[in-house]
Amino acid sequence: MKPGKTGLLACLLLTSSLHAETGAAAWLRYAPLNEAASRPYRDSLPPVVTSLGGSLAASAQQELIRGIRGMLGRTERIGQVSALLTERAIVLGTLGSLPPQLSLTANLPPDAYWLKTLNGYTIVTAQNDRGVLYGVFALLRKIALGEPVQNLDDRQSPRAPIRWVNQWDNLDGSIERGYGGRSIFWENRQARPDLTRVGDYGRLLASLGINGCSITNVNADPRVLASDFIAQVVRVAAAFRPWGVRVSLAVDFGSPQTIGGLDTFDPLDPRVAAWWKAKADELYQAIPDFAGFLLKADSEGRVGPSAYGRTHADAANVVARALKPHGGMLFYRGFVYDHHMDWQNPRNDRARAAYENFQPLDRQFDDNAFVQIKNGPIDFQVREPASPLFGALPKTRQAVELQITQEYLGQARHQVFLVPMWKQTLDFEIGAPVKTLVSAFAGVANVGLDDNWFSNHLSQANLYGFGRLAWNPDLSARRIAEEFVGQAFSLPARDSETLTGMLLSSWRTYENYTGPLGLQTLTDITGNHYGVNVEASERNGWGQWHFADAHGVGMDRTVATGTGYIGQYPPAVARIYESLETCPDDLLLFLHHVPYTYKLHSGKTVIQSIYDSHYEGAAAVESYVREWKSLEGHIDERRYHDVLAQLEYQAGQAELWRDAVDNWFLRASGIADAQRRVGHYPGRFEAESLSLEGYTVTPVTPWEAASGGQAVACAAAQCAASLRYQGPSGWYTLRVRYFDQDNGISRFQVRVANQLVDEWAAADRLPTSKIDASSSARHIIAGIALRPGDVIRIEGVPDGGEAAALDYIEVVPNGN
Ligand code: GCW
Repeated sequence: MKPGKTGLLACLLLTSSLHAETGAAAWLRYAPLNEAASRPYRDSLPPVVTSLGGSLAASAQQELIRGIRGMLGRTERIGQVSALLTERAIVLGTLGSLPPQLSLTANLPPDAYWLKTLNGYTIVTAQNDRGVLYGVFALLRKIALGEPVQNLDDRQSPRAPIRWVNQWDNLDGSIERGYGGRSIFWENRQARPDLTRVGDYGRLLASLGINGCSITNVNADPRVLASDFIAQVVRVAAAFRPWGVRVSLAVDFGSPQTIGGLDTFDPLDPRVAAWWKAKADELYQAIPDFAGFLLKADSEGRVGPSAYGRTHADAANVVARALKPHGGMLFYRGFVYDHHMDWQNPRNDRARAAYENFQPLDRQFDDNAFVQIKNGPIDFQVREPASPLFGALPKTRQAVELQITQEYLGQARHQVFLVPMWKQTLDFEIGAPVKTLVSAFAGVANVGLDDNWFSNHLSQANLYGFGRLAWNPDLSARRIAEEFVGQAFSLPARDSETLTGMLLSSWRTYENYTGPLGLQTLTDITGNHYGVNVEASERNGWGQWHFADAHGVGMDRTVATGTGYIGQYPPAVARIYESLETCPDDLLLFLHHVPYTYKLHSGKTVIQSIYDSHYEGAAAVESYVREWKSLEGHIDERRYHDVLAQLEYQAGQAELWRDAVDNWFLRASGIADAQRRVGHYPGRFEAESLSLEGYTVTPVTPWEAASGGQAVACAAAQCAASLRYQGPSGWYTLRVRYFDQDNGISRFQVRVANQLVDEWAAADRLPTSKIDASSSARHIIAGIALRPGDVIRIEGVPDGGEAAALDYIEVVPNGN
């Protein structure tokens, strides 16, 4: 190619990247710095990069060149070690490989790095190759964030030696609780032919210091250990290896029987031990840097040691001992509970299960067996206290399990930044802060093939935040949010602050419009875990009860009168939780049952606080939409519009949650909202009260998922619902609430006085085929002039199983 052409191409690439970013680069965009910002780096960074070798040297060197090229617009020359004496350089290498004139000594743990300026050289060094790679990413991060690099002397060590992500990927390519598309690893029960995205993922992980990934679902397919499957794992491991990410497999405890052909999987049977050992040997033969196994046993229908009356320690150790000679680790999930619990027995409590199952086994686990504990005692709810198990295993190695994928937190359709929530657990004092008690961090990430990994650009902040906390749990949520925003977007300072603020308040916001005061998420517990369904958690064996009735709400977990759960905490914590005087409002209903009229520390009654927080939460999401709009022009168009659409949708869902939960509690308690909002919706016209052509009224389950408990659905080829407007003339906004099921693409048209004013298709990918809260959606038509007597007519054309169903239309004056 002629030089002229190359220049043109580069120029085109640059302009087009301003207009459309897919989000694939996440926080590794290396966006160009402006002239003033880049000058200090140009002056201080040597023009040459010299690598002293090592297994990850190619990745480290290429990344450095790529990052500097992107941000500073210049290409570092690759230098020779022999020229080091005469040329200033950025030197990449382990402490042991540094030449005498640049020799540095330090006692660094594995994976730590040291960035050091010495005699005009910029040295990126570490104890091991991974540390050098992490040092390169750290150096680039400093540049991206505008931090000085001229007189470097920065040593950073990871708090925990094991920092890994778990993927719940099935071999058929689906991902359990994954919202970002299909598996980057598997399709048709094989590794995908093209594993490019695995390498890209490895790079993202390495940039955060994440050094391992479990690549199969914990609801494990026995096939992952079949001998003729190992070649598939080998390929994935190879794709990750250049980034220092080791793979592990989530395995089925019944494997010695199901694929080993034994007549038992009893952990104390020597044949079973021999089988695990042979299997580990076979895997390590093929993958010498294999990380180990993850095991979910005796939980949610998985087989486990209970089949033979053995303990979790017996189960963990038989597998751990097979891995031990190879340096492998076993992660045994503490998520063990009975999901057929009798809800009528007030002493039963799922929250107690992890502690009861594992606390008595402290000391019995081998040193390469970790108990992997979810942050809270239930299951990744919007707010839970820290699991008491963290304080109860002083002689056992512990991993904390955090959920990056937003299973109960809006499933990547809601913007919820989870770092503030995680920090509550990590900082929680349970004898000592939880973050000091764990030696491994596991994050359930579940990225998929979608361009931006999660299908929501802002959800990337959670993977970023997990990685940063796993490295340094002392970082503040604000610092992490600022780092993410600073790298993933290139915004003027004021706009960065706007976006940072949105992230930081989003967990509280989500909690406010879903389940505040420790109610938990109030979602469809037995179904998709997405839309609102207040009673789904009650009266079944899953044990996520909140016991709301006509008189009060909350689960009594006290020692005095309740399930005794609070007694699992050390006395200093238990005292605070046990007493209503000291129990924090945020956890009140998780720990106590109180009447609706009970006064919180905030001074409000429980019921009024439920009402108010839902209005606050919904209003906050509306403000996110406005705030995001204020960033227009500073964000590439694609990501700008993607996030705007996501936030507008979220605002509609938040409003639905607000009305559903508030109405449910109004009906249950019989206590009116002091502000008269709940149950009063000026300008709202229920679809079932409109004049209907073809549409038939249908009850909605649960009733709170639709305004008035009913919707209208169309079983004909086309239906219509009309309203004769009787209010004053003026400008209005119409808000149509309809149902977007996943089994068809209905079309809607809205006519005002016979004039078509808008049309749309119900084509979103929402997780339900039913007319319920998960499919409820909102379409807004602003700027409509209405005169008294105008007919507003909504026409729906159903498609497939989708019924073009409508809930209501709101006529809101002045475009409010
Ligand atoms: O929260 C539940 C999820 C299951 C998951 C389980 C677990 C992989 O709903 O989908 O199974 O937790 O963590 O094992």
